[in-house]
Amino acid sequence: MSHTAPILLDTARAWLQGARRIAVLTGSGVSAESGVPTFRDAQTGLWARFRPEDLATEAAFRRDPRRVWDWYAERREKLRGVLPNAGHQALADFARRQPGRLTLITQNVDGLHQQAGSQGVLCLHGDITANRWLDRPRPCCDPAHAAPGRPPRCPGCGNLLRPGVVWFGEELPPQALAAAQRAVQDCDVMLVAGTAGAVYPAAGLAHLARDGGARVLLLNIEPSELDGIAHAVLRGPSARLLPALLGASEPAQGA
Ligand code: BJW
Repeated sequence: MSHTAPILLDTARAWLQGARRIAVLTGSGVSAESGVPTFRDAQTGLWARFRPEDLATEAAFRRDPRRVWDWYAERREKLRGVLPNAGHQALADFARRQPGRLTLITQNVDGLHQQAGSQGVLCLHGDITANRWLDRPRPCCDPAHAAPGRPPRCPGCGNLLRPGVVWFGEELPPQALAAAQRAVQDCDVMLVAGTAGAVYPAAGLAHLARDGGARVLLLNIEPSELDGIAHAVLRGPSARLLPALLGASEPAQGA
């Protein structure tokens, strides 16, 4: 892994300090140091063992609801006891110190930003701890009275509960997406952290920010699909670099 040149870190800090508004887009890499697997990392990513189309689509769930339900149940179980890391904390602390300057947009479904104390997080891909009905709920569909099962079902009509996440081919929550689009169009600096930048429309937010005149700053341990549109790239782990970028004190030399 290459290390960020101190001058670039200082420059990036100066951009952030001088920005009137900052938009931040996070991806699964930001939670990696909390022990949450990413999706596309070759050895440890979730897609290293599973094909997305077998698990993260509505068609997959309809084809084999138990398999998909169990995969999410396993991930939910592993999230128990997982804690936010210094990167989540740095974002929450910055927003607390400087209210109204930072909009946090996340593709993550793990709730770790909220657990760190970030408020008003724009969650583009849902919440892994939530459930919703697979088909349009009828009056008999009451989640509190779902019949237990893998997945639970409505005892009246058989409708299935599914994880409250956004699968491929599904619409993102329109209000969160619209708010995210406004935030990136209105920011001076967009910080994109820990995402491969491969999934749209989330990755498109970085293009939108750039087109709107913002500086785009990427933070990742590896090259990403958005490197080409960034004004600057910081190489390194987010749990170290986010505090160095957003912390109240000066970063350590050589960070
Ligand atoms: C570190 C680190 C450390 C590691 N520090 N860094 C335009 C072009 C082409 C295709 C499309 C397009 N627009 C839409 C599409 C289709 C599709 C799509 O994007 N396909 C692509 C694969 C090509 N998009 C959709 O289908 C979306 N819906 C949609 O467009 O709907 C249209 C519609 C409109 C109206 C009505 C109906 C439909 C939905 C996308 C949903 C994505 N869902 C998932 C699963 C969520 C549930 C779950 O958790 O199971 O979201 S997929 C998965 O990818 C998950 C993530 O949020 C998302 C992004 O992944 P992320 O975070 O980037 O993770 P990785 O693993 O890819 O990258 C990790 C990065 O971290 C790496 O770069 C590492 O180097 C780095 N890293 N450790 C810093 N410590």
